[in-house]
Amino acid sequence: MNKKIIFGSMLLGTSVCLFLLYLFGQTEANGSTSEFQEVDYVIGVSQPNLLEPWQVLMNEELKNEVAKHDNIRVIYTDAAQSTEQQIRDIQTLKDYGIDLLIVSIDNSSDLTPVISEMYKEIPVIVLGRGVTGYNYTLYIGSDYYFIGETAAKAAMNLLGNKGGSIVEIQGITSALQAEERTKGFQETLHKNPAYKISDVLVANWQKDYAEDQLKLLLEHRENPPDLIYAHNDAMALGAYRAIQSLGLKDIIIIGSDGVNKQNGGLQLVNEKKINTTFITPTGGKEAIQYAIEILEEKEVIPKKIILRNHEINEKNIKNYLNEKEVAASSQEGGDRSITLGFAQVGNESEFRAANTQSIIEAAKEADVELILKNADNDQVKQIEIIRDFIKQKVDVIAFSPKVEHGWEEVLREAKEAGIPVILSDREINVKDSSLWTSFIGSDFVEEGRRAARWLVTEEDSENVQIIELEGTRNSAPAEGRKQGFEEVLAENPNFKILESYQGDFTHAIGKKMMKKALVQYGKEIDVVYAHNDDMAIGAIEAIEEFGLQPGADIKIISIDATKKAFRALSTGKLNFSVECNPLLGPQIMKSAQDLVRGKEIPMKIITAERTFTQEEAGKEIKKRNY
Ligand code: GYE
Repeated sequence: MNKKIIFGSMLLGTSVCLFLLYLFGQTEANGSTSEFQEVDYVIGVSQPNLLEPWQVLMNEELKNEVAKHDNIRVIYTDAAQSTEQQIRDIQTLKDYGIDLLIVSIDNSSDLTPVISEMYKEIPVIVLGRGVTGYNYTLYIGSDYYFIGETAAKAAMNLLGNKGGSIVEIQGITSALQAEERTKGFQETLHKNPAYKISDVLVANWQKDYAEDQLKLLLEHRENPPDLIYAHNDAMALGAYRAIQSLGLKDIIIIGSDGVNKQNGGLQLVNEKKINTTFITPTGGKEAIQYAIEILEEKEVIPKKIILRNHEINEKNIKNYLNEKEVAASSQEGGDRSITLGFAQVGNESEFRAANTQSIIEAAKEADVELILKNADNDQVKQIEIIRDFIKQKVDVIAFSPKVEHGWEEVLREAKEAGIPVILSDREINVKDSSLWTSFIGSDFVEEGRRAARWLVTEEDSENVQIIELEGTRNSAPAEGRKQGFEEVLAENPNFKILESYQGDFTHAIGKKMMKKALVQYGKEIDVVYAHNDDMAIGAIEAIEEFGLQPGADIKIISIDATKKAFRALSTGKLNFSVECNPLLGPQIMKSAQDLVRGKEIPMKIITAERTFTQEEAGKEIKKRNY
């Protein structure tokens, strides 16, 4: 890696800044003013604006972390809420020769294509505010649908069963996070007609704008609303001021962001100006830490880091106001060896064998005492294993949930025992998300989309008939892969799923079901979409025994992309495979150790994954070790 000479001298520094000022709307760079400074990397940070307290906090957290690394130089730009300026900023940062871009955006539809272009040339971290699609190196931020959903639940709690009328104050509508918050909020509320959203205002994240708009609305309304939901605390404060100025009383206000500063959400809750807010970590610190890992080409870089939000209200505000004491007191774990109880789901597939091996090896590597038990694909047995871990008082429990439902009771017991729970490779569906601490695994819906996107570009005939071999019923991967696949097919009506069969992720049942499909549909079948490699390999054998040619007479798509799939791809019997990474051991051990050290870990760590055609598999097969 070439050292970069960055001229730090005041004079030179200043002229560079001037030059940068000329190039970018507003800019600054870190770094000492000593003569010549060698740095390993130059990172560009493009901010949509520094008007909002949350964006300002993000910049501060970035700078605090940068200050710990003297081998990097960071150039910050601020587009002052102008999309055109931000597009120019990004372009000029690139021309300036940065090694990596960190970007937070307001306008996802205009910025997504710009970021996709950048990603073709340098690593890109999307921070705090998302883009559509997956054309970036890493996304670090919150799940904004989840925030909207949790805000709706808080609103229903605060209003009670009698319900009430609600005014929603949105941020910038072109911003994905405003869109997702609204979706989470409205979809959750609409389940119960007692809660009515009477008006939706747009105030661009701005306090004054929210105040003026709400005042205007309420001045002409006979009955004031019962509750205001503002997408950030600045607008929630604006709502509070509007209500004050109109002499109105008893209107509940929910904000979001939970910044611990004057007029930040924590203070507003503490001063009873608003009722609830949600701490939304900016991810600034993590962004710099991961930027360095990416530039140093560390092997395992996730695709998404979803940070956990914490609901703040009058009941728990005191805990968060003196968070420093809280953090200090929870640092009791230190570096002692830890015991991890892992309840593995079964031995159903190549993926599973590689996953179990990765966990065993990583535990040895990390000096974690691992108690690994196998539930043989039986949920009752898996619950018993978890209960046993609770009795043994392990430090952390991790498990790969066979199915999405039925975990509340045992997880509540783990929570009461103070044992954090990590979900490995499969998610669950529980009302109370505090019953689990972190999910490490894949985006199954996106895997399903990738399988279908290949098919609709590959096949152009009038009427394409598909047999689907589904994984374990009600399991997160089967549900997600079906949903993602059907989502893309819905836009391509010439593709039809003839029938879906339950293959339970195993070779044997996959083969048996394919035989059944061949008897029923024979040569009508054009494509087989198998939720994992093992079922696909079973289908290939059934098709050959039926006298047809897999990969030619019938196209076959699978998910996992294990070595077995690579062999089938390189022999032309399988056409396309979507990767699902089983090597989750190292991340599970790191998360377990961080937890015992009292460190907050991300709510979700989504693995980065690829897809493979027959050609690509041919090149990669030697490197595949599972
Ligand atoms: O795709 C399949 C295994 O949970 C993601 O389970 C995992 C899936 C994987 O049986 O092969």
